[in-house]
Amino acid sequence: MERTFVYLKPNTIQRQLIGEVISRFERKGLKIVALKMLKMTMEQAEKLYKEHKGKDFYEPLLKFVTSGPIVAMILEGPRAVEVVRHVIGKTDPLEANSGTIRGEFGVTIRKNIVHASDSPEHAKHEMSIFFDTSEIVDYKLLLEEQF
Ligand code: 3AN
Repeated sequence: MERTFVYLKPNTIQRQLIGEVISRFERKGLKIVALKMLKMTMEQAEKLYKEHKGKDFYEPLLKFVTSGPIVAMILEGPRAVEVVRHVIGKTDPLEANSGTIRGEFGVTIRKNIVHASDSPEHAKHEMSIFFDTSEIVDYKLLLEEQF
C-alpha cells in the first residue's frame, strides 16, 4: 500500500468543485486517510515548491496557492502516487486528457485544480508539511479487496 499527498487549489474551492474532484478519487478506489480545509501559509508554500524557486512562475504560484482556502488530503491505495497522477492528468490542462480532472475542469497551468505528489519520497515530505501523524487515520474499507 502506498500513500500520496493531494490538495485542491484555491480556485477549486471558489468554483465549488470540492465534492466533484474528491468523488473522482473515491470512484477510482482510493481511500481517504486524512482530509482537512486550511489556508496554506507562505512557509508551507515555500517548502512545497522549493524546487521551483527562481523560476518565473514561482512568485505568482506562491501568491495564488496562499490566496484562499485549500483542501488537503492523503490518499492510500496500491501504487497511489502513479494512480493519482493518472487521474489528475498532465500539469498543463491543455495537454491533460479530457477524462482527467485537469483535462475536464482546468484551463490554465497555474490554476490547474489540484496538486499531487510525483514520487513516494516527495509524498512523504509533502504529507509532513501539512499533516501531523496523529491526523492520519488507519482503517479498512470493507470493499478494499474489490480494487
Ligand atoms: P505538477 O503539479 O504537475 O507536479 P510541477 O511540479 O511541474 O507540476 O509544477 C508545480 C506547479 O507549478 C503546477 N501545479 C502549476 O500550478 C505551476 N506551474 C508549473 N509550470 C508552470 C508554468 N509554466 N506557468 C505557470 N505555473 C506553472
